[in-house]
Amino acid sequence: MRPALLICAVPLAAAHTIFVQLAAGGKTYDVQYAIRDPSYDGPQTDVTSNNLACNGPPNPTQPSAKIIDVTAGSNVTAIWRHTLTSGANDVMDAGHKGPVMAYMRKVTDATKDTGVGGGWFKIMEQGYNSKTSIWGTDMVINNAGKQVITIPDCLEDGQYLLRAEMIALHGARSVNGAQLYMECAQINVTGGKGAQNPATYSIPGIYKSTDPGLLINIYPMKGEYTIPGTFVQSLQALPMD
Ligand SMILES: *[C@@H]1O[C@H](CO)[C@@H](O)[C@H](O)[C@H]1NC(C)=O
Ligand SMILES: *[C@@H]1O[C@H](CO)[C@@H](O)[C@H](O)[C@H]1NC(C)=O
Ligand SMILES: [Cu+2]
Repeated sequence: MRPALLICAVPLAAAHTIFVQLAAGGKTYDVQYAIRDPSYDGPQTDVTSNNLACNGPPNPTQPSAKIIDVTAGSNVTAIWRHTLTSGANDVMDAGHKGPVMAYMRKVTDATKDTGVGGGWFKIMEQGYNSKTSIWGTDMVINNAGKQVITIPDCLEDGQYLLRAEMIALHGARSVNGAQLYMECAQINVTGGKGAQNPATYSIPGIYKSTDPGLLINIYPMKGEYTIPGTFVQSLQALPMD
């Protein structure tokens, strides 16, 4: 009998992650403030599910009546933790490797909008650096769970959902094996130049289960990695390195 092997395997599978709080305008808001956080940290794995937009069953999410003011052109920080009560040294199991992204969607009422459907555009992505073998998720873990996101300065003012996402690829060699983690923050953008109307995409819809960035064996990782989801280049990525 060697039960130790089984016991060792459990923490890796269970050590998921949640976008628990947002920092903006020099202020770090409380955990769950203006974010539809789930009480359970599990992933979404069906990229056709409506729950891919702002999370949801089997992870029960709680609505928030709050909205955070954000200045267009400023940096905000999505802060990731293993659970709602974890500290900065417990972001996600380091075996969870994959891309980190952020999307926005203009909405009429950020506290009520489900996020399901069109209108989404990607504003930040960090995939895999084949020279250093460092993934976007490694950078967030090594940065105390902080994902820095530049809110484009060229947006229209108004309410938006800000959807931060991390994808773990350790099980992605089979279809629907990738683990997608996402939450939506409710923000109110001011000071925008309003010049850009970026091309937008639907969530669900922007990913396919067979995308090369979602159906992939990363052990070993060979060559370059293709981040899933179209990126609107004109809005400027924020390279974390
Ligand atoms: C946003 O963060 C990046 C990198 O952390 C930095 O280079 C940039 O100057 C910041 N932008 C603002 C407006 O603070
Ligand atoms: C968004 O910000 C504008 C400008 O400060 C303000 O007039 C408006 O009431 C805010 N909306 C929400 C929902 O907070
Ligand atoms: Cu996990």
